[in-house]
Amino acid sequence: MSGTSGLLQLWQVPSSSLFFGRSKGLYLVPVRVMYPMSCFCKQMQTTTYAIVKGSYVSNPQNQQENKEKLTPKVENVGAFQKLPMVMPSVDILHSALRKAKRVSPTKGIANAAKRERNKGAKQIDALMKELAVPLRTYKENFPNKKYLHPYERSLIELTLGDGNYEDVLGKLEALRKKVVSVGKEHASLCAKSLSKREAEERLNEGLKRIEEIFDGDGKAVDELLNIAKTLRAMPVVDLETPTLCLVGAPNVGKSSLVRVLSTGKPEICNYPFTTRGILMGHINLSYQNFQVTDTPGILRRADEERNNLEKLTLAVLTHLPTAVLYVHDLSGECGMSPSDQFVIYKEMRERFSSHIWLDVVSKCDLLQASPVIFATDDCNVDNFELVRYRKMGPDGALNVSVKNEIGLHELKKRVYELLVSQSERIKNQQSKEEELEVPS
Ligand SMILES: Nc1nc2c(ncn2[C@@H]2O[C@H](COP(=O)(O)OP(=O)(O)OP(=O)(O)O)[C@@H](O)[C@H]2O)c(=O)[nH]1
Ligand SMILES: [Mg+2]
Repeated sequence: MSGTSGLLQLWQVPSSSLFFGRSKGLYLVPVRVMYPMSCFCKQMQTTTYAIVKGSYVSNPQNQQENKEKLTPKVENVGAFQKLPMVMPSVDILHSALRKAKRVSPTKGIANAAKRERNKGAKQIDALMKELAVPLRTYKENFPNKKYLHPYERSLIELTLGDGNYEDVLGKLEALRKKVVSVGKEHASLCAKSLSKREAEERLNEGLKRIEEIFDGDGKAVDELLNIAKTLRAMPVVDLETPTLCLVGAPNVGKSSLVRVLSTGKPEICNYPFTTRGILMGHINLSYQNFQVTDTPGILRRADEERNNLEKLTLAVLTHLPTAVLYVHDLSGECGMSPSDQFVIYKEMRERFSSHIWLDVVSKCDLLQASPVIFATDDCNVDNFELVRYRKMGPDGALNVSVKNEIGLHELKKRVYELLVSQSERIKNQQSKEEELEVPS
């Protein structure tokens, strides 16, 4: 098996959003954007209108049809790569003020007071629109979380914090409404001015008031800008390309194996949670493209106690159709007893039983004739499966050592077979879906 190629990265869970965490250097692998075959796509406005009593209302005949068209399909990944660019709030404000101040009064108004109030109302209106339009554009083009693929929804919740994305979009909408209502109010006051001087004062007041509002609440725009940056940097997964996901307890050697299987260079250290995010890479074998995902380790504990890193790993396994390369470290070097690893393994195996699976016992250069017994290990186990696991891992597990290059050739061969099976599974799934779509 040859021809492995690059690893793409990356996104991390910020340490502030973790419940567990030892601070370690973050790593960055160059981002390469993979375009998914099919992407979330916000539907364009297609509603047709009829004129009823001089106003435009939606044509009832088309309402049902349009409702269907306007509801985005909840299935594909790739929404983050389609997010619009967000301008910093200070740039939006300066550009809006510049444009508004260039607005001149309607031509042909001879009376100075009338001309001034016409100019004032127009400038306030222009400022209001220049600020409201980008806010509305962001609101419309940042996808509603409920229409995202569940994997991307989990990424939003685990990286930004639950509810934060919606909060920021909500603040943006509140700001837009405030700018519009204050703008209208001041434009109307200006239009009612009785003298040139009053119109000038009302104009200055109006502009200042809107500027103050945007200055204060405009930080929501900058928060959105940061959210967009974070989301865009997340690795894109192609659901149609077979993916291998490395899973196991922390520090068992997952990233070391990712390095062997692809040319990516995830950080490797001798302490838990070195990998602090989902890392996507790809392998090219016999002209076939496969994806590799390195994940943070999983601890032996209940779901409610899991940190966001562990939750990320579970999100990958829950929402993405990956094959699993499960890594076991029976040497004692990773810091977790084989018994604890056995408990986690049993839980994961049962929970994700439908995934195509390969077990690997890592660091076999360190394995001794008799298994390592931890203080936490139950020495009087009559659980045959556990006794066996401590000695040689799960049934059929492959022994490998990255350090001494033991079993790596066989590992690559087995990974290739695994991914080919995964590929067949994806094709079968696709044909089933196509059959379902063809009307009988
Ligand atoms: N002796 C030996 N050490 C290994 C081997 N593979 C990995 N290690 C060491 O095990 C430690 C952990 O390796 P990583 O690849 O970072 O493990 P991980 O599972 O990705 O760790 P987390 O990201 O923290 O969950 C490092 O010190 C590696 O050098 C091996 O085959 N033999
Ligand atoms: Mg790692």
